[in-house]
Amino acid sequence: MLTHSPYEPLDADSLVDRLGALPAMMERVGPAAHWRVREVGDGNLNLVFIVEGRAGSAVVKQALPYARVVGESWPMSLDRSFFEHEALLRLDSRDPGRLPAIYHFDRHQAIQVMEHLWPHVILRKGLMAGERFPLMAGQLGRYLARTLFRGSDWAMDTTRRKADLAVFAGNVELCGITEDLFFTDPFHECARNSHNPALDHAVAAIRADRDLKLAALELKARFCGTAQTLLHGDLHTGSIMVCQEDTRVIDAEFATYGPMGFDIGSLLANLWMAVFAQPGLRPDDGETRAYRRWILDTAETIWNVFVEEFTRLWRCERNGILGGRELFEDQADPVGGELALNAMIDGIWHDAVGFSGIEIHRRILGLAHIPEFESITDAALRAGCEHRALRAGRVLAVERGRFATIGQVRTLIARLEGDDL
Ligand code: SR1
Ligand code: MG
Repeated sequence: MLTHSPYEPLDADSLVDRLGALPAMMERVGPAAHWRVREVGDGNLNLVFIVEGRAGSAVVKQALPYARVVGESWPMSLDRSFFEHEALLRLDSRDPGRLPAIYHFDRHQAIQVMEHLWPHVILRKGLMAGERFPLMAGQLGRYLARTLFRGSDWAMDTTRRKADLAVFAGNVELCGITEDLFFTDPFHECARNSHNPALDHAVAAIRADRDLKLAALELKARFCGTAQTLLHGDLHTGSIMVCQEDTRVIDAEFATYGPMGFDIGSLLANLWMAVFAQPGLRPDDGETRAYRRWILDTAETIWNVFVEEFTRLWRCERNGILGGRELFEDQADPVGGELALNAMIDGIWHDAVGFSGIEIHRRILGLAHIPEFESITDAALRAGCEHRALRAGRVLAVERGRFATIGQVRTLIARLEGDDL
C-alpha cells in the first residue's frame, strides 16, 4: 500500500500505478486500465489531479514538501494535508454538503481523494469571465454563519472546544505564513514581495504610512489573539467552486482558530477586487457596469444572509460555553440576548472590514498575487485598477470603525471608481 512506501510526489503516470488498486478509486473511477489523468493544480501549494474513468471521476490532491509557488527553496511540512482533512471534516459537519466529499485520506503520502466537482468552476475564473451564479451568495452567507457560529464558544462545549483548539494549534506553519504574508510583508520591503513597477510611488507611500501600518499591526494582533472559531483560513475566490445551482468551499489547509471576521473579510475583499479589476478585463460599457453592480450585490447578500443565519443560530443553537441564556432569556429578558447578539455582529463586521483592507494590500504588494490584476497586460491600466483597490484597502483597514453598513463600502468603491455603482 502507498502508506508504507516513502513519501513521493505523484505524476500523471505514477498515479495510475500507485492508486490503481485503491478501493476508493476503483469504486469511484473504475478500473485503472481506463483512467485518464490530468494535473490541474494552479494554486500556490499542491498537486491536483483529475482522474476520469469508466465509472466516474475523482480529484486527487497531494501536498508537496515545499511551496509550489516559490519552489524547493521554501520547504513546507506535509502535515498541512492532515490539518486540511481535519478541517474539512469539521466544516462539512457544520454546513453539510458545502465542501467536497472525501473518499480517502493517506496522511503519510499527504494525499486526499475527493469528489470531482463538475460542472463547477473556480469562482475567481467565473468572475473574470463575467459569469453570474444566482444561488452562490445565499449559500456562502449560510456557510459562513454555520461554520463560524457552530465552531465557536457560542455553540461548543468546553471539552470539545479545547480539544479542537489543541489540534489546530499544530497548524503552526501555515498559520505563520498567514501572519507574515497578510499582515507584515506587504507593509515593508521584503524579498518575497513583488508589485507592478508602475505602482512604485504608491508602494513607497504605503510603506511610509504609519496609520496604515498601525492598523495592520492591530489587525494582526486580532488575528493572532482572538480564537473565536475554527476558520477556513484562506477563503478567497480561488477557494470556492461554483456552478448555477451549487457552491463548494475547497482548500482548507490554512484552517486555524481565529476571529470570525477573517473568513468574511477575505471573501469580501476578493469580490471587491474583482470589481476594481473589471475595467482592465473588459470594455467599459453598460454590461460591465451591470456586472460590477452584480458583484457588489453579491457581496451585500453574502453579508446580509450571514447576519440572518447567524441570528437564527444565535436564537436556536446558543448552547455552548458562552450560552448566556441563564442571564437573559431564562430570566424573561430576551432583549439582553439580542443586545449581546448585536454587539457580536458589530464586532465581526468591523473585523471583516479591517481584514478585507489587509487582504487587498497583500494581493497587490505581497507574494500571492491574483490573476484579475496580473492578467491586465496594459501596465498603466493595471496600475489604475490596483491603485484604486489599494486606496479602498487603506480606508477599509484604517477607518474600519466608521463603516456601519456594507452599503457604505459600496459608496466608497463607487466614489473611487467615479461611477454610480
Ligand atoms: C506560500 S502560500 C501563499 C498563499 O497561497 C495560499 O493560497 C494562501 O493564500 C497563502 O497566503
Ligand atoms: Mg488554496
